[in-house]
Amino acid sequence: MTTGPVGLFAPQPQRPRLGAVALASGAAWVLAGNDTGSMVTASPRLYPHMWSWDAAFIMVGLAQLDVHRAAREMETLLGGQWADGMIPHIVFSDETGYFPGPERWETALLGEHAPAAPHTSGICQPPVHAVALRKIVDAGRRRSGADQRRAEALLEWAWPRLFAWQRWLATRRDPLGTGLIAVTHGWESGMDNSPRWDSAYAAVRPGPDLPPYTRKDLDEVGDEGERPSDAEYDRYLWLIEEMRRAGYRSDEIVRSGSFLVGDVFMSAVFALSCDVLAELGEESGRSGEQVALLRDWAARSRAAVAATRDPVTGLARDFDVRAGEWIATPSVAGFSPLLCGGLEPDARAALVATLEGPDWTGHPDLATGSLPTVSPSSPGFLPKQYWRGPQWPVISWLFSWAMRRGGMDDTAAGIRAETLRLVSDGTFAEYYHPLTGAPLGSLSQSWTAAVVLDWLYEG
Ligand code: 2M8
Repeated sequence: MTTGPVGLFAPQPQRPRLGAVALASGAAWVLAGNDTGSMVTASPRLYPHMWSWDAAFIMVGLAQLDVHRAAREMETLLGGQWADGMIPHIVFSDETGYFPGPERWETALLGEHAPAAPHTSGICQPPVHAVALRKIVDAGRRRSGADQRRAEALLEWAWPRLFAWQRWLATRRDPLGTGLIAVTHGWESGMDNSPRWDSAYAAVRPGPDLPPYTRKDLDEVGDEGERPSDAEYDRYLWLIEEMRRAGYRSDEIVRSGSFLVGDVFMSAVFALSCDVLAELGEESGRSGEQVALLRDWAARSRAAVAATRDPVTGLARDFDVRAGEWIATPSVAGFSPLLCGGLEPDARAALVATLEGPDWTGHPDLATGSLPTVSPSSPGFLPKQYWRGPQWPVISWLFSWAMRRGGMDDTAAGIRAETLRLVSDGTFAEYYHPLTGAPLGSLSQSWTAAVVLDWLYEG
């Protein structure tokens, strides 16, 4: 694997902001630098493997550059799909520089549905993949010829696999039967240490028999304050230990695991993807029965997302299934209804006004009006701590894409313009300090480069 272009794109305080052409070239260069041939790793050193939702966003960027390469990425990811339909959150490369790696998960040994190869983790991540398929198919059709043929062949091959993935979520991860899709580990949410999960994690008690481990992430990110704490890691690893002992059986994990939360963001992404996959199915003459199921799941989860709203703030909330309580901690996930629709016009306008208002993208202390993960007005806001405040360009891209699709063009355009301003330093960082715009976490992060490319190409 190449080491990636970290040096060239190291942050330089005096560096001039890049224009669109230089930014697009830099983004393409980051993706090329992180490409092993069959997978674009999530970042050069911190994450030397394929992450499920990173891969989907990476495909969105690759589709703008090379439809064939984007299609290959989907094939690599789905090569790790489990027999029951789950897309695992990591498909491992041969690199060893990440913990927990395959030897800690041991899914092939312990999990009935896991593939023997490639090695994978045993949990999942938000299902953005139908959006990626949509983007690849659209890029192929725009270009016609061999690109179109490749994209249509991918659609034919990937559609039933993505249907199986959506079905797995609808049938294995809806413990309340309402359409609120549940996560069994904070990593499944993609927003690992968001304050959304603090109360649920407080109830996770690592046992004395937690096998010892050594973190590797802190070797890569110099400032420990940008990463989760050791106490958080103990809980992450304890949940994996529980899953190993349950043989990765999803029914058993949902029944007895220490962490089970109805995730409103995951549910909204699920509803959005059901709709997108249904549209692709209708366009390609897929079985009416499967398309109808997707539409039903979308409607059910859309309604479930809308029903989570806090009566006072209007923000959507997660539900801790183990504790039987709403989680009121405000975070960017509060805007989830804007991803999947389902609100009455007044309620939607109020939520958009909150998003653009002085607690969120309109906060006077922000360096740019990109979406912060936690409101700077919130007591839990930590501006450089991972999912506890920083701005993640990929999250802004998803909201912007879905809001444009939902007819909220002006807000979507505002998020795009402000996030492009943020990333025009050319570092393609994993996340950014909302008050200074400084790059944080890993540099040359693939999904940041990918969504920037899409924005620059598609406007
Ligand atoms: C982060 O998560 C991984 C664990 O899955 C980690 O911290 O080691 C999250 O930001 C997650 O959303 C992302 O997919 C992953 C790779 O970029 O990194």
